[in-house]
Amino acid sequence: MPLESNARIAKELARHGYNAEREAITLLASASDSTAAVESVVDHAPDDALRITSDHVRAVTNGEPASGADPTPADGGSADPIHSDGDSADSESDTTSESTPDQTSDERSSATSKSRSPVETEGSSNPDPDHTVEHNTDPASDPSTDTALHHDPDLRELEVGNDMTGRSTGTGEYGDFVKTFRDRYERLSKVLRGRVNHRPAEAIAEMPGGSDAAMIGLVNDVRSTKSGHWLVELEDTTGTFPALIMKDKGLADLVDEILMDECLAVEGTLADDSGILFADSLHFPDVPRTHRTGAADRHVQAALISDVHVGSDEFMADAWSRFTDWLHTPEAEPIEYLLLAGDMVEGVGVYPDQDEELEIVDIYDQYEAFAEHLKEVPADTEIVMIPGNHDAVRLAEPQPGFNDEIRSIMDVHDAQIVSNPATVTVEGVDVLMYHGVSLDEVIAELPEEKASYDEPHKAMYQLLKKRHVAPQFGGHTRVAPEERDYLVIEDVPDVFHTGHVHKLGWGKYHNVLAVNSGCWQAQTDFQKSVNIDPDSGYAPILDLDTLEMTVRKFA
Ligand code: D5M
Ligand code: FE
Ligand code: ZN
Repeated sequence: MPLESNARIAKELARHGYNAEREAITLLASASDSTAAVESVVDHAPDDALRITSDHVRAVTNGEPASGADPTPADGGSADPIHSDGDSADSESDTTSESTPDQTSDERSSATSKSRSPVETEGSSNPDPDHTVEHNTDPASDPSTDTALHHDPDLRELEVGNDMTGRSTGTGEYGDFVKTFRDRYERLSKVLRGRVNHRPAEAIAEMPGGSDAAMIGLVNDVRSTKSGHWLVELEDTTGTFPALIMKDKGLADLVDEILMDECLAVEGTLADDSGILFADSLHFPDVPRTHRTGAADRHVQAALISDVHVGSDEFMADAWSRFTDWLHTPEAEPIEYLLLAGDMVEGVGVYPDQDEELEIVDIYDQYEAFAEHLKEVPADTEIVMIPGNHDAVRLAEPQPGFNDEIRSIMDVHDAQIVSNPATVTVEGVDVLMYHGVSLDEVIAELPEEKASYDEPHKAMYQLLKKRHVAPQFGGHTRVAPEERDYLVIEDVPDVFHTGHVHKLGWGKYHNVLAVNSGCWQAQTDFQKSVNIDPDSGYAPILDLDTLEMTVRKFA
């Protein structure tokens, strides 16, 4: 069997129980007969070796030079990076952002970038290949990768917070929902309390007519009146109270963004009979504009991907292999982390007629196949995975990080498997990982310019603004009753990583980088029927030291 790729070499070595330095793999790939070289290195490796090093390879290849080799994917152009900086939206009205992107990682590492993509300066994140920055993909000619870096596991820091796996308390009783919403109210009202001088619903009803008053509550109802105003009913732990938002108050834009069940503050003046509050202002919990992000103190990167969908006829195995191949090249050496935001497999019975497009019909076989594909990733990569709606866990969120059986199948390269959502802190950078089912909801509910499939990061901004990954209850998104509302975004993350909508898009909202990572599945029949054009085969790469993004295309 010819060893056609770096990933295959890594897999072959893993089969013999060895991890390998990336440089060792590159050297093996460049040997004139790499199959023989692999066999030889396996035969000659010292008995106590756990990891094949470049020295082991040189010992068996007699120092055969690697310089003639091109360890890039076969089609040569597939690892082109495209535009790298987000749209740096500084406010909710960011549609005309004219930010000047900072220096990108391309600029730092390559003198061969011919032009800046117009997309970069517009701040959009449309992965149109026309906007691909030309880039020399031969890592051998890139001065910054001349000397392969060697990973030092001691430099790594990866901590998972907010993992609810094994901590589900829900019994499915109505009372549990009351607890979930109470917890949501308590934690989000805290965020709003400093901004308004609020009173409980019960107390507001007792205040004299004409008083100034403010209330914080969960949205119980929102509707427009015949005369074009809006009536919003808020609920807190003492009761409900209505607020009338007059159309001439300049609040229409904010009213557009209101979702059911989210936490909101309304400030205004009570009617003469104290029966309704005439609103002057509305406040979402939001992310402070002053949010200061963490950063790694060395140059190290994370690949943020999702929606692999192994088991689907449309799973793009070739693109995936090109990606994992590339991960073994010196150019990808700084990528020490892989964060996977759900939908590892296609699953079974997720959507009607899905079985007609299944390549693997058994769910366990799908995870076995996924595990094989994951083995192609360099063995020393730190991997974190959360489930999505196609995975074999309960659909209601938060989703625990799989049962023991599936976990053992996916136990590849010591991957950490945690709940959806979960926060991982990677060398000082807090990354909130969430699969993204609520994005469908946000996109359906809000006007096009605020949230759309073409700009999924803007829908993510709304979730940041609401400080909740799935504010609206009872629609697309199923919420599990738990004593704690794990879906509240209590601590502001530095990076928000989602998938699910199969569209690539990223940008900054109040300093928080929102990234929706595309997918590894070509268009399905359903997607064709509703005109969803997925962004397949892209790998967004995040610099953990600068929070800049580079996107690589493998399809
Ligand atoms: O869904 C990927 C995207 O496509 C997400 O936006 C939902 C939408 N989608 C895909 N298939 C369906 C069906 N059958 N009904 C409704 N919406 C669908 P994912 O769940 O990640 O495959
Ligand atoms: Fe998906
Ligand atoms: Zn999904």
